[in-house]
Amino acid sequence: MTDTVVRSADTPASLPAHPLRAVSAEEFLAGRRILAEAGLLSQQTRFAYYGLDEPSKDEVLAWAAGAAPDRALRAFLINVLSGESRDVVVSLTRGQVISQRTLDPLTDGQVPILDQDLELVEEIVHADPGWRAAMARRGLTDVAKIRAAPLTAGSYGVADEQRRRMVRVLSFVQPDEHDLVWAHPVDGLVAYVDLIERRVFRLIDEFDLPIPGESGNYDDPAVSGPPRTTLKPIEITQPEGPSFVLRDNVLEWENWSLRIGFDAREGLTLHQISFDDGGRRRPVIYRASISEMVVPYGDPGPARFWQSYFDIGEYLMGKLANSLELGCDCLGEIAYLDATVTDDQGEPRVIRNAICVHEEDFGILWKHTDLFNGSAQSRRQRRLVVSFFTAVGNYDYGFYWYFYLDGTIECEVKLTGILFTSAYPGDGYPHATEIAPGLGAPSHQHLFCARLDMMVDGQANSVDEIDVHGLPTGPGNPYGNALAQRVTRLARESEAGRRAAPEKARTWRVISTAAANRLGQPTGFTLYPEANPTLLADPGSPLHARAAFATNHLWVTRYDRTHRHAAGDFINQHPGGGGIPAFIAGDRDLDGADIVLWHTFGPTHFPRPEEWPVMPVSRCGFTLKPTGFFDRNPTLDVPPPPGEHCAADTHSG
Ligand SMILES: [Cu+2]
Repeated sequence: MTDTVVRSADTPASLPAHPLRAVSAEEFLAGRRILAEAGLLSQQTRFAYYGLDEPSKDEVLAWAAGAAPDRALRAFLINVLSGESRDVVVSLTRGQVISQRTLDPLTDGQVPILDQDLELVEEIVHADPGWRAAMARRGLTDVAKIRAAPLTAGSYGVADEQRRRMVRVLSFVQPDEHDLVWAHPVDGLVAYVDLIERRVFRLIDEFDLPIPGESGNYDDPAVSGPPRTTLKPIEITQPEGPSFVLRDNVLEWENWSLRIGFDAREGLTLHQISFDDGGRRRPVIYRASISEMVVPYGDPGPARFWQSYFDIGEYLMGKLANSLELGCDCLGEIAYLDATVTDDQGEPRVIRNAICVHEEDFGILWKHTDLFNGSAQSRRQRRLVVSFFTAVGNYDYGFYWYFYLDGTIECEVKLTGILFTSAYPGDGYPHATEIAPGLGAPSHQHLFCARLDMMVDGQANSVDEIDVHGLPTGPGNPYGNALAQRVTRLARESEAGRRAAPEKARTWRVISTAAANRLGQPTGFTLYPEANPTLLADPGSPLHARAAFATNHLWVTRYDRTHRHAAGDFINQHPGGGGIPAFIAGDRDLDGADIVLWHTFGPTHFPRPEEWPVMPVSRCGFTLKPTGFFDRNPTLDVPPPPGEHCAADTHSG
């Protein structure tokens, strides 16, 4: 087993630079030069993805002993004239390409959507005579006022689609440049666009519904009404500054330590999360991220049966991250980190203030007024927040990781932005909600998959499923009040595809098979899931095969450096079977192993009128709580809030 020491920011200067440090602009450019010298870049080459090719866990852990793994970048390259796509790894250390593979569209699907595709599809549909004629029949003759959304196509086994790099295009009317286009969907008409041939190769023109006319432009006082004047200021101040230290992307706060990373695809990544327990640096999670998500829509009509977007693997939500603004997006004492991603040309682009770090008061931590000894004590909870926000088309997602004083870790996703809209077909339509006159919002799911590469007190971990139950009246339980837990070890990958069971308060506990607390119990962290539906699409549906990760709340796999994305490395137009089904095909043993949890969560969303024209934040997520990780409540040393009135000391008088 590898040594599990995790170093703090004050690393001795003798160590090489950390292998998980953010990729710099210079490094992206150096990788680009090596690719060019290897003849892999032409005028027609675009970078669909470009980021750090993370070394293996063992290599990263060996860094603390002075070893420096190869520094490598991975690029998905596409020739936009021929469509030929490559998955290439380039070593900056060695100055050479170390692997490359040409994708087979039939089995690999396509590389992600490019920045240029948005502009391109609008030009293509605007120029298409069939599409123009279909718009003219709907009374829309000024195509300059029609916006086109490039929507990932999925994979439906249609021969004419399988080798094409394509998107499906739905359109919206924008009467003036400030108007909110989502208020005016042109329904029943879909252009299937070949991005390589740069043409509409099929037009689906199935029905014609009136284009909803009411403005949804919430920037317009005529829509929003005059601003209210009743809200008094709330100010958050920390006169002595925040309690965390952020140095070279390593964040330290109240015993917690973690490294912050950022990837063009996954967005925020957290590394080497550990807890300092009386001077002992104890690892908890080696790497945490949201590895994939899918938003499957539930309207079976011809114009939108295919709507299901993998916002991470198809659109790369990391590179769509927002620059956050102090006082607007974040209140108080904020530390920001910039993120460096690249554009279609592989040129570095800095997203200023992409990651927000701050500390929050979070109400009561613990409190007791004792009946017998008169002690009345209160302590305030705090949490450290690491977050970013991204806008993927109509939706906006905020990803928040919380670290609490008591050892709890929480992940919360905030969903906001604009509902995807349709023309509402009429009373009682079961697959959409009428949210404004004639305007529909199809029902859908948001299914996120967190990848939690666990390391509870080291790499020897096991996972138990824990259910609670009541016992029937009988011997040993004469009055029928007995409660107990049922603990089942998830011993193999084939047994570890699990669903939440709220009626059993089901949780999953990752325990160390090497470390124990003072009571002799294995040290552990327990995953508390929400219990929303998993993927509702039919088990025989094409989507089911592509979004297999979303068919259970939990999967457990044995660590493998190449298993990074829950739906596979390539999901755009992928026929299915990638990711989790491939990872567990070997049915590896999990007991006492180096394991990764894959946790699917998120809402099934039947929209409400109150979510139009812009959606108040809806939340989902999960919690990890230390369970026997500490010997007792680890927050007894948290002092009472300043001021004598907060702690009634009963022992002095
Ligand atoms: Cu939704």
